[in-house]
Amino acid sequence: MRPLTVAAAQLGPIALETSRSATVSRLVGLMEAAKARGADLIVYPELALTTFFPRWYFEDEAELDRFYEREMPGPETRPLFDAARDLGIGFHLGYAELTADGTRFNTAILVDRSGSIVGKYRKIHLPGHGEHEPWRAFQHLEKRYFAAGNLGFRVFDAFGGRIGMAICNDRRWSETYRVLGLQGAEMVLIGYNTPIHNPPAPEHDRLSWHHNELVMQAGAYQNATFVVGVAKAGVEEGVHQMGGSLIVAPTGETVAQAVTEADELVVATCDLDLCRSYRDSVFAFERHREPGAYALIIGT
Ligand code: ING
Repeated sequence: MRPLTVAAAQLGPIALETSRSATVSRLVGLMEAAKARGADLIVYPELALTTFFPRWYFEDEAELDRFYEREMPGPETRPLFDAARDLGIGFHLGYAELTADGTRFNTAILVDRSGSIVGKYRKIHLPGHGEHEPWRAFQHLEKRYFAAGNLGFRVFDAFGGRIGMAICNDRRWSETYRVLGLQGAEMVLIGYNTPIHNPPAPEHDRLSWHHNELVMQAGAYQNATFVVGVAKAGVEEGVHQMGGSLIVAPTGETVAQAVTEADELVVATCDLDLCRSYRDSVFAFERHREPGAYALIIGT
């Protein structure tokens, strides 16, 4: 048994005008509640420090800068790291990163119980569009506001296991899980901000929850790993974003799931050794995969 008690910390809306420090206090409150429920690790969503700003077109790039972190931790996020260290709990945090050379990434970090950053990921699959498209009820300008991640999909030794990270749209691509699975991932952490309405394909809207669960259940089962998906949910600045935060086992079964679209902790104790039941049989990659037949997947 290698139990890891994880808390998926689903967030309700974050308003445009909410201060960083107010949001950090909200996150610290959830961290204290997660600790009280025995969690070793709390997982916050994608872009958990601000409203989901890619829903707007900003003419003036300078207006964008307010949403990005230049340092992590910085003065306003330091209280989260201090709380983690004081409580002895690790965390995953999604945020908008502005690097010293001026590059913008949609980023997530993994922080251990001592408050040290032990892993970092920058979102690779950027959905949406790059130019202002006024026909849309709301924009989805991630291709404009972020560069594609340059760190690859990586797995980190932490919390007694192999922990991988991905962000939002990444969860819809089977390659994401396989690249992490080939590195022995035992738990994949994925924050998301998912509008229920997808302007280019409104006929998909009714299937938002089905697709959300489908992709993470498939990714977990096919790669013998736990998957933790965590939403920023609710009607945020007029856009309805789905909840459905969940913890999926390597069996492909949903262990626990959110039932609101507000701040909600979804907690489960995951035995990381359960991965072996699949990794040593049906998904013993070294015995059963046929990479010689997969060349098309690598194709550009
Ligand atoms: N959001 C969405 C996601 O992949 C999206 C984009 C919405 C894709 C609806 C398909 C349908 O969940 C982010 N932030 O990637």
